Amino acid sequence: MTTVVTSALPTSDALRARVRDALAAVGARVDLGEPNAGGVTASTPINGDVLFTVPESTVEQADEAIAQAAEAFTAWRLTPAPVRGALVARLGRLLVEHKADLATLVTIEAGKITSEALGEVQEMIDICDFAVGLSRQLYGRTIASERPGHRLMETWHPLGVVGVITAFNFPVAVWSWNTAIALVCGDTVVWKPSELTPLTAIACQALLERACADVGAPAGVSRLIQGGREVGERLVDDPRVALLSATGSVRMGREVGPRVAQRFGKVLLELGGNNAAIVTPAADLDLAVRGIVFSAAGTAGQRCTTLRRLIVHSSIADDVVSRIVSAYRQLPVGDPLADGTLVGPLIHETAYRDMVGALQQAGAEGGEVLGGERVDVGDEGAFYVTPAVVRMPGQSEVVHLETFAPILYVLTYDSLDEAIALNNAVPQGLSSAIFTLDLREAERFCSAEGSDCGIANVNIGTSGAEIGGAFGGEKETGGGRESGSDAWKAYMRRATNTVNYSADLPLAQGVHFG
Ligand code: UN1
Repeated sequence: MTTVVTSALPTSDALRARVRDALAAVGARVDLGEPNAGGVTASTPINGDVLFTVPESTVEQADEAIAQAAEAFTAWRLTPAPVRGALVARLGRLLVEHKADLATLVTIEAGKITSEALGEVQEMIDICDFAVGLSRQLYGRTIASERPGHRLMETWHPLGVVGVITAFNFPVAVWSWNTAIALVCGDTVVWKPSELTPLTAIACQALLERACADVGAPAGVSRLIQGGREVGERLVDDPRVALLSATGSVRMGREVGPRVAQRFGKVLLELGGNNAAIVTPAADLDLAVRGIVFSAAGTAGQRCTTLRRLIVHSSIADDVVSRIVSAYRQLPVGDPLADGTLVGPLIHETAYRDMVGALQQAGAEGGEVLGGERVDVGDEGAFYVTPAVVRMPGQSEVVHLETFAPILYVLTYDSLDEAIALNNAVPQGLSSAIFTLDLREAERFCSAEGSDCGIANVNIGTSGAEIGGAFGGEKETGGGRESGSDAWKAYMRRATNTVNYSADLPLAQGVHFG
C-alpha cells in the first residue's frame, strides 16, 4: 500500500560520522561522549539510537550564563542598532554557507526530511535578513501634544536578557526568530533547547560565536545552556531574565506563564495548536487536497501548525476524503535522509504510543480510522507510521486534543456558520485555513466573526508560514507573537517622552496649581 523508500536505515556509525562532519564544518568544539557517558543524550529518531552524549549544564552554569548575558547587555544596549544588525547579517551569511550542515543535523536529531530541514534553515536565513533591515527601523512615534511648546514621543529601548526555551520540532528556526530579533533590539540571549536536540543547538551557538568574533561583538550576547527542567527553571525564575520566550506544550505554558508574571517578567508563549481547515463547495479541490496533504502529513504531523481537523461540506466530504486517502497511499515513508521520502519518523516511542492511544479513543468515540499503521523499517527502536485520516461522526473529546502525530480528523458541516463555529470550538487558537474561491466565504473567515486564530489563511494550508508575518496564536496557544511584522516590540521596552521646549509650564488637562 505505502511505499517505503529505504529498506535499510543508515547505521548509527554512519550517522555519527555525519554528525561529526557537520559539527566540524560549522566550527563547533564539543566533547562528544559515548552513548552511556551521562549528560544530555543526543539520539536520532531515524533508528532510535543514542548517538552521543553532550555535557549537561549545572544549575550554577546556568546562573553563570545568565550573569554573562546580563553583563554583555550593559554594552550591547549602547551599541547602535545598525551595528548590532551587522552581527546578524554575518550570522545570516554563515547560515547560507552552512545550510546543508545544519539541515543534516536537523534531520538526524528531529527526523525532518531533507527538504523540510533545508527549509527550516532557510527560515533562519530569512529572519536574519528581516532583522538586519529592522535594525534601521526600530521606529517610535511622535504624538501631537495638547500643550504649546511641547513634544510627545515614544522611544524604544533594549529590554535585557531574553531567555529562549525551544521545542524539538523546530530546533533551529525558533531560536533564530528570537535571537535575530532580540540581538538587533539590543538584548542578549540565553537559550535552553529541547533535550531532544542538543547537537543542532551546539551548531547554532558555534555559528553565532563565529559571527561575534568576525564582527567584534561580545560572545556573551548569546549563551547556550543544555539540560532539563532544573536548568530551564533558572530562566523562568531569574529576575535578570526580562523576557522569557517559551515554545512547547500548553502544560508547560500554564506553569511558566504565572511564574514569570509573579516576578513581573514578560513572557512570550507559543504553545499548542489544533489547527483546522474548512473546505467549502466553492473550493478548487485539486489545490485544496495538495494543501491539506502537506499540512497534515508533512513533518509527520509534528509541527505546531500541523493540520489536525478538516471541516468539509457534507456534499463533498466523500470526494475529499477519498482524494486525501489516495494521496496518502502514495506518500513515501522512511529514512528522512533518503531522496524521495516525504514522511519521516515520529520523534520517539512516546509519540507513537500517544498516536495509537488517540486513534483508539477516536475509534471508541465513533471514528472510522483509515491508515495510521506502524511501518516496519527493520528497526524496533524507530517509529514510522502512515498518516491517518479519521472520519468522525461529530464533535468529540479526542478532536479537541493536540496529538503530535499525523492524524487528520474529518468533520462535516452544512452552513458556513457551523463550519466557523467548529473551527473555533477547540481550546487552542494557532492556525486555521479556508479553501474556497467564493470571496464572501473567504472574507468572512478572515473577519471578526470568522476564525479566532492567530493565523487565518485562504487557499493555503495551516502550516508553512513565512517569517514576514507575526507568528503565534490565541487562547491556549498563549497569545505570543514572534518573527516578523511588529513582533519586535515584545523584545523592547517603550518610553513615552514629553519634552517641554517652551518657557512656560502648562499642566495637562488644564490643571492649575499655585
Ligand atoms: C512550529 O511548529 O513550532 O508555519 C513552528 C510553520 C513554520 C513554523 C512552525 N514556519 O509551519
